[in-house]
Amino acid sequence: MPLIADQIQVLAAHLDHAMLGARETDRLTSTHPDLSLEEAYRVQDEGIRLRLSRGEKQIGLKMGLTSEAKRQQMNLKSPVYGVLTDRMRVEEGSVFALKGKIHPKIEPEIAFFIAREIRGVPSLDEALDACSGVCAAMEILDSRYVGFKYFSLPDVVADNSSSAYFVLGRTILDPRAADWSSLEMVMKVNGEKAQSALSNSISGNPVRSIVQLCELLSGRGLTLPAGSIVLAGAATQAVQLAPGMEIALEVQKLGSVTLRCSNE
Ligand code: OOG
Ligand code: MG
Repeated sequence: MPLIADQIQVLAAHLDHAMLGARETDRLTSTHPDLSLEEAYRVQDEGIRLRLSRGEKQIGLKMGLTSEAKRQQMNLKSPVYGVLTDRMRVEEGSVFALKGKIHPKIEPEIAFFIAREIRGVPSLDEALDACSGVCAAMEILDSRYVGFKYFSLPDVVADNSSSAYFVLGRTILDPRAADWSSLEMVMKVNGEKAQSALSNSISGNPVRSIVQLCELLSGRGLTLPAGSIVLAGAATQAVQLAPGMEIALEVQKLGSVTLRCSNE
């Protein structure tokens, strides 16, 4: 049975409380097994509306499950999107407090700055034309679901596609400055290589993630707003964060992005 607007609000408020209280919760499909993808995006919309009503600003969108490594890690099959707000942005090189988080993980990404609104589904070239810059990035995921695993596509979408925080590298290159599909990406933990991949692991070419995002948005009657930051999705599996960990992502041409986890 389709969910009515009130039920969408109840589910969104439930996930919102879990986030604010840093508590794990059962996946929504354990009580709503028929939750559709379309309803899940409405739960996501409502969760974002709650955050915006507390003063947060939408500053971008994230694509998820755009690499085979991630789809295998999470046992899910197709790309999804989520929303980024200003409060999710963490400064490059800063200390990240693990306190108040549920079970955060970090993953290596590439980000695009969208200068012009994209309506409909662009070609790769049109997507790049709408960009003003490209940088290295890391996303910190923090699923609200118990154990951070075995959820379904509607569960992850309702949970804003697990997005919690993100950090952008300081080097921002012109969108035409490189071939974004052939960059080496190495994520180190305490100086040791933990994950590595070529950037073509992301949708064959991270620029294609923008196209896929536009497909998902236009399927819902939405456009990609000018001024958005777009995370293209992780190139590799995510790594669980632990106290004292130092994470450094090095991306060919785009330089490095670092973060240190606090001791508590
Ligand atoms: C879903 C979000 C995946 C990515 O970059 O692939 C994602 C999850 O892994 O919980 O953000
Ligand atoms: Mg991600």
